[in-house]
Amino acid sequence: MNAPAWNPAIEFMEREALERLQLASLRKTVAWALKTPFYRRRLAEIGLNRPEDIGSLRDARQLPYTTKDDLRDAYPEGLLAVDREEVVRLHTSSGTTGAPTVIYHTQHDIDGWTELVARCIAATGATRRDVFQNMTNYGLFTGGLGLHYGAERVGMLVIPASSGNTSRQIQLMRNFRVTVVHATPSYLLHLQAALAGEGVDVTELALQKAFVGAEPYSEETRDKIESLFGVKAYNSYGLSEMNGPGVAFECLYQTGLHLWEDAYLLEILNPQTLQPLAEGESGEIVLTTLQRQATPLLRYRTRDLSHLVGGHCPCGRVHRRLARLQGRSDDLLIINGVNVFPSQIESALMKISGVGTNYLIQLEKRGSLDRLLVKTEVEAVLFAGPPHTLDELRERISESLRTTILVKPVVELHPPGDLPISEGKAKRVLDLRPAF
Ligand code: DLL
Repeated sequence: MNAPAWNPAIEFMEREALERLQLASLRKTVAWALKTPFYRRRLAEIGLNRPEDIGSLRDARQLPYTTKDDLRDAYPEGLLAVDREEVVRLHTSSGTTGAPTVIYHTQHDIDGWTELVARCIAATGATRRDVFQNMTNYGLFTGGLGLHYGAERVGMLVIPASSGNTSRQIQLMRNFRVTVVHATPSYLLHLQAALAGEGVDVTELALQKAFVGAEPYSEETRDKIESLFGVKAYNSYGLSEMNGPGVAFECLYQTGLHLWEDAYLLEILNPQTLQPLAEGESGEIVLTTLQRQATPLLRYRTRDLSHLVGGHCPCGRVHRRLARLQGRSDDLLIINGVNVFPSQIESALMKISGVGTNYLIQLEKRGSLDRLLVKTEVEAVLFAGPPHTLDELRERISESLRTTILVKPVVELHPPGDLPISEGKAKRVLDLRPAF
């Protein structure tokens, strides 16, 4: 077993031992949960008031679910399981509706989260010899501090660049011979365009790895990041409710995202029937925290869609792998009755040569019908050529999307840098259809 690892005893633990550990941790988690008014009520409803009553991991299926709305309703202290003096940090998130949620951490929680992120980093082969530039926002967003603490634990030289200010990012990368960066996929693509704009040849940089996550992206976009920067790009999945980054990460072999099962109990459920799904079947990720004291969460419905990857990873880890996320159940677009995930559009677009790195999906109502407008940046040289080149490309994109998503879009081509960019998570869909 030669794969790099931070905590081999846990990462390569036998499955049986891992499940014993999960059961013990689940009981502790229920004990912590019982300290909150919210779960005392929920657990009383199913007659569970003693953690010892949980006899096996299967019993977890009887536990109540927790949703984002529950977190909003419990705001600010309804889910706090420890004394206020024990809390050393909180992160809030506002989400799209603006109603806030909060996750509290004790020092034990921060240490646990840091260990999980350190494992993720080490699994990619990064070490204390690396120079790490963290290009995600520092603050209430968990990508900044989460990766920062993990990278320091590994012993990397950490540059807390935070997001934005692209020319300073480039300067830092060059001056300090940065070898590893962390950013959202959309920001990395923007950064690449800026590098090209400033005439920087990526081979002059020392970059080797990119940690990429916090928003959905396709395998084709990963390929693009890898080839444009000449790096390996490792997918990183997490959500504020489960600390933030450090929930699941790709190892050196990039065969799917290993989810740290000593810290999270994983279920993949059919989002309609809530029945468990088999390996390879796509459904909603439902997670229970197993180590968190201040805000334990039971069966949190993430709304994220993925499936379990079968077989064994060559790295030898027992922690199961999630496939690249397909999107969120609430992302699903219904266009004239056809179900389309934005990720399908991205994946088809990024396969077409000449297509650039930024795009926008716009939905409008025309009479009684939906109209799908796909705005995409294309390579600058195409605008310098004869107009029929652009017409042909427009038609090629439209046809290729029609065959993959079964909806023929109107395609609008833009020169590089024309479409809006965001420093954090990209906003890819603009749905202008009236809500009924
Ligand atoms: O985005 C935590 C994070 C920070 C993850 C840095 C990775 C890197 P939230 O802002 O709460 O937390 O957003 C969580 O983002 O439920 C997914 O829908 C989406 N998401 C996160 N990572 C990925 C990924 C952070 N690798 C929400 N692929 C999650 C697809 C992702 N979607």
